[in-house]
Amino acid sequence: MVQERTLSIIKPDGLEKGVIGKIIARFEEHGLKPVAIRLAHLSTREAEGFYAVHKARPFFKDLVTFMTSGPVVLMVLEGENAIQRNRDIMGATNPANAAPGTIRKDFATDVEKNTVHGSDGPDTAKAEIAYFFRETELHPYAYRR
Ligand code: IDP
Ligand code: MG
Repeated sequence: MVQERTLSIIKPDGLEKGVIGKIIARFEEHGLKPVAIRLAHLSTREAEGFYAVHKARPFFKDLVTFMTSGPVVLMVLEGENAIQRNRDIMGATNPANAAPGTIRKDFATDVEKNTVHGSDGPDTAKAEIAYFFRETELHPYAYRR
């Protein structure tokens, strides 16, 4: 049983749609525990740094504008196989291609305003968690249910 941590973000469209609670409930139902949660309104510099890997993509400028358009929820999710599990719960980047029952299928507006971010591998998870959280801000606990 490999316990992992991954970075999850509920994007500005998720807050505007009023689905913070529904999204976190899905993570909990699938055994992904939030061990850190914080609201933030990202600066342009923070969003550009976070998405630096996409700097050369044609959608980069619009993505940064979107991600700074309102507050987001930053979370660290912990659980078995958390990185891939989170990606599965999120669904495909473009909600038109997302499987039924995924967050993006149920809540996303389009390929840009797709409600959630999730780290895509162990290295990015480590780097993305460190981008927003100090180790002392992570608070693991066990389910007893
Ligand atoms: P991911 O979030 O599923 O990992 P990435 O390819 O890493 O997808 O893209 C990062 C984010 O950039 C997406 O979640 C989405 O908000 C935005 N994005 C990706 N592709 C497009 C596109 O073709 N048009 C507009 N925005 C895009
Ligand atoms: Mg990605």
